[in-house]
Amino acid sequence: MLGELLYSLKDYFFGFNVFKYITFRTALAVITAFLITYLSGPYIIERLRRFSFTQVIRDDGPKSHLKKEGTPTMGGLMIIGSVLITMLLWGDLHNRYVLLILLSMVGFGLIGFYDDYLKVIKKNPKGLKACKKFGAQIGLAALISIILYLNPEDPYKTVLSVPFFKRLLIELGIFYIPFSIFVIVGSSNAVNLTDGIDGLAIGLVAIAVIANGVLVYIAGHAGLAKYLQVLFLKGTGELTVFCGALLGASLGFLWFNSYPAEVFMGDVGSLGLGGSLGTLAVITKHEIVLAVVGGIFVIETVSVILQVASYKLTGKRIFKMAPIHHHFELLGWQEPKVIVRFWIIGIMLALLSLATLKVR
Ligand code: 57M
Repeated sequence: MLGELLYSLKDYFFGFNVFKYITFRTALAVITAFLITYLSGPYIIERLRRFSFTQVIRDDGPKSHLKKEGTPTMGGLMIIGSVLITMLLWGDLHNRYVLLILLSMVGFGLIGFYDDYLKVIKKNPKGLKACKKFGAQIGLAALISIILYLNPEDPYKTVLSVPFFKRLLIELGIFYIPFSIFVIVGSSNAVNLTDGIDGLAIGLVAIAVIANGVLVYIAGHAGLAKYLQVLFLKGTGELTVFCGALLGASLGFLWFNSYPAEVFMGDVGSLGLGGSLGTLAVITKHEIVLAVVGGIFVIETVSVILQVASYKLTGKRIFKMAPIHHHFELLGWQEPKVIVRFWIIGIMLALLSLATLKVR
């Protein structure tokens, strides 16, 4: 909005011409979202603590977590609020993809908020029943997937692109709807599971949106898409500004969520951010690349699936505790060591995903 207003004044101030450039508004979005989150953080954290929006620590987890009792949670409200304000300033709210990604972030965030509300405010440790939570996620993902499926402007709307193979496009037809539901809901829950030690999830989200930002800028740029032979998806370039806003907000939140955390993001944050990443991947046709970029999220989820399956089938655990970040904690790694090493792997996977652009 502000970007549009300033651009409309370009005839009076030539310099305002820059507001039409996605790259310029993305840089502004990173800085704006970071400052909003960083500057509002102390006040919001103090308010979360005052209204007892604080974490109850389960006693069946690593003993090192017990000292975290009472840490303010639902800090995801800072992230989502900061992204929304930033997108109001520098985003193109006439762009259907921008509206869809904001619907996803806020919609999944609201599901997480209600879960947090039951657990934190109503002191109901179970929170939202799993079937209700899952049902709401599938419903929202279905709405998003059907909107994308009915998009008349996207010639590739039911096509699955495969990294490293230029021309391999798999036509899924109507099955693209359940596939994209799986990607969006899976991504939302993967970030949720990963958010179990200080800064791990938000750091990986920041890494993922950097890689996704590069991919989405190229996908929305006709010349670059042609040169790198990736699908050109008209209008998706504006999502780069969203990636910038989410990067800035993530870094601002990480300022407070880094070890030892002063605040947790809560399900409002983990589900909202995970849903956004999944929706981003579906819109930009980078579902498989997302699985590489978000490799740690995938590994964390698979570790839980393997652990539960092994215990149910054999009565034995594969890991000391799942998700796998707890396994390394119980091996004796200090929490910061686990976090930074997982970030390092996340960065390597993000670089690998960007390599798919050239190796085709
Ligand atoms: C989401 N939530 C954290 C915080 C955060 C099926 C099973 C794998 C489910 C899983 C589970 O309950 N997942 C829920 C993970 C929780 O964090 C809160 O939740 C929000 C994210 N949704 O924002 O508000 C705890 O994580 C720690 N934490 C930090 N720093 C952070 O920045 O230290 C979170 C953020 C917080 C805090 O302690 O309380 C969580 O772990 O619950 N269950 C588990 O992950 C449990 N694993 C488990 O039971 N494994 C079993 C089976 C089921 C696979 C096994 O291995 O045999 C572990 N988590 C807990 N206790 N809390 C271990 C036991």
